[in-house]
Amino acid sequence: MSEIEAVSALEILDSRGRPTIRAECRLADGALGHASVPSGASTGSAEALERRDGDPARYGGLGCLQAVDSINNEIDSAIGGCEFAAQTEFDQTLIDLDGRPAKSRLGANAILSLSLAFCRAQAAQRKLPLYRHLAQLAGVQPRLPKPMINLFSGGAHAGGQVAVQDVQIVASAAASMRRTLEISSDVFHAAAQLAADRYDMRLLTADEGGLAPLFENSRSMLECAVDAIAAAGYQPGAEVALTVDVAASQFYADGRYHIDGASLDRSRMVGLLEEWAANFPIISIEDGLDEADWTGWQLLRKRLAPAIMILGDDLLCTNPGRIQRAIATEAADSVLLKVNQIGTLTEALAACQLARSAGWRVVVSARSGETEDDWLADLAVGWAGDFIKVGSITQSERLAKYNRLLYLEQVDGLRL
Ligand code: 2PG
Ligand code: MG
Repeated sequence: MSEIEAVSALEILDSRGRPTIRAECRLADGALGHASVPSGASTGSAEALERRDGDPARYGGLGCLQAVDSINNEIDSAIGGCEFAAQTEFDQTLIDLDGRPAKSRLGANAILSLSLAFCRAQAAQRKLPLYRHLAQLAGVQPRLPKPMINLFSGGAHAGGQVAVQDVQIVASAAASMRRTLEISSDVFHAAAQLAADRYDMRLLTADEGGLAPLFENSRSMLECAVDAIAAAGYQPGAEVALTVDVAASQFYADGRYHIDGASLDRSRMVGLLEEWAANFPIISIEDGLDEADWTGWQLLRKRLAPAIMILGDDLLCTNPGRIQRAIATEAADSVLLKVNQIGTLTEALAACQLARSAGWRVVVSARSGETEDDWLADLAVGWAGDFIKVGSITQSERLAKYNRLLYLEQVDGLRL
């Protein structure tokens, strides 16, 4: 049993310099857990809702003081002194207290910060590293995930200079986390050199630390990624593969995909993705189609799976109901797991387990607005994610997670 002594929170800033929440949960026996929550830019419309103050006088309306105040007062009064046997009970109490489907009253940002802080407090109470406690919750053997590391950014993460949001690399042949990061760093620096040579780009980076030159079109983004792999001395495909987050909802309007100066219907968009898959060493396509274009997703999966992962982010929003629909209609075969899309660890674990039960792969993902908190690394390891997606190999809010993975490999002896 874990008795809550008190919960509290404060407003802090994320990697975009926007407000977010850091919460603490203190148990009656003195065990303490804390957690800071991230925030997305290209959000799916089925995501749980972040609560923002809407006061234009502070941070353009993005302040989190009301959500923080709810934790310090309403939630603290409601759960202080209460005993919880398990994470599920704790999370359900917050869900009930909120009372709205998208967690819009207290805010998914407030609820998730506490869900995570309670989890860390329970891990501390049990004297377990966070990943081991999370692995016990999930009933799986912990293991290191393979990183998908961002090279190039466009879309909502880079001011829309090109439609596609992220081109990432996976050091598929690397046998360890240490080697994965060495290779990824080599390729990233080769890519930075190419961006300077071809696009006269100073080393400016996008929200997740990806390079964001003024590509002519999406294809040149993919070509540049392959050239960077080769320039770094690796074999594209055999040693380093590509994954793409198309984030197609961002350029879908009036039933058409507006990409690279063209306006494509569903079947031509699928055709474009097929053409990329045939010509580039791509192993995963995320959000290749709009979040409401279920027919397009089915078509894409028929054409490209299982050779290429059909990965749902905005389509699924880490929501068990939407994942169930995608399983039943064969609209995807992998899930991007972002716990702040759903708002509690319990619901995110249900989403993860549902996806696994259908034989899907799980990609545990950060958000474009992150903090230096490293819980995501423990979650990816503890829930045995197949991949982790954190952004580029620069910027400390990203490195906090990679460095934790390096630690878990070298000190705790975990393996890929
Ligand atoms: C995504 C994420 C992370 P955001 O679309 O997969 O890259 O972006 O957090 O902006 O939704
Ligand atoms: Mg995405």
